[in-house]
Amino acid sequence: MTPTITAFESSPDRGRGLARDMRVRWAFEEVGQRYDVRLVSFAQMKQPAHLAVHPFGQIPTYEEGGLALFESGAIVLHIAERHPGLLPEDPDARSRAIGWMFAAVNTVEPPIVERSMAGVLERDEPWYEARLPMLDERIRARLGQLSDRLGDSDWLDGAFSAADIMMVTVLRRLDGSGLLEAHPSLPAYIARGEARPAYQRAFADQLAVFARAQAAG
Ligand code: GTB
Repeated sequence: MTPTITAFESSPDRGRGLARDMRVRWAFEEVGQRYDVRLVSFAQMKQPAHLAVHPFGQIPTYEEGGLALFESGAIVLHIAERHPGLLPEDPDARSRAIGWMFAAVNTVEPPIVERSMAGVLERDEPWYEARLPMLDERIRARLGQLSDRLGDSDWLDGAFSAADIMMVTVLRRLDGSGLLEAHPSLPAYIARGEARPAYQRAFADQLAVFARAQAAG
């Protein structure tokens, strides 16, 4: 059965591949699994039919037969566990890769999301200018630690894995912030991910959704 995921009908990122369906699309492309996409509006995400699958009324979701999943990390892990190629065979290496997936969403992503949400919701607030340097500093600390660990390696832990899908898509949200450039290994790491044919197919597919939405007005 072909899995179906949900994605924004019209993504606020204007096709830059920053919404979290991008990591799921990329994982599917890496393992060669076809998938369908159901596009949802913000209003539809808050309706009972969508809330039955995603209790928080968000995208992405994953449905296949009787299985319904939410949380992009859980969905990528599910794909990686059911197809070869995205997790090491060696049990210890596999556990480390899963650990990196958690690190991406639990340790690196939160301050990045907080900064980006502050930019949207607090930009006109009197405290914004004072808060931004503090948010930037928290991100800089994480990027420094990540860059130290990555060193000269191509990927987080040995061969490319689902952990790199998660980490690259988390870091991409900093594009244009000026924060990545202090650690040249990180833009290079992102570029390696973006150069993968599977990434490019996933990116083109989500961009096509945005282009169609624009054309439809
Ligand atoms: N922890 C969940 C996961 O990893 O799946 C978070 C899911 C989530 O935040 N989904 C967002 C959503 O559905 C879309 S991706 N938001 C609608 C809502 O909450 O009502 C987040 C996102 C949105 C927009 C941009 N952008 O414009 O750049 C980037 C990322």
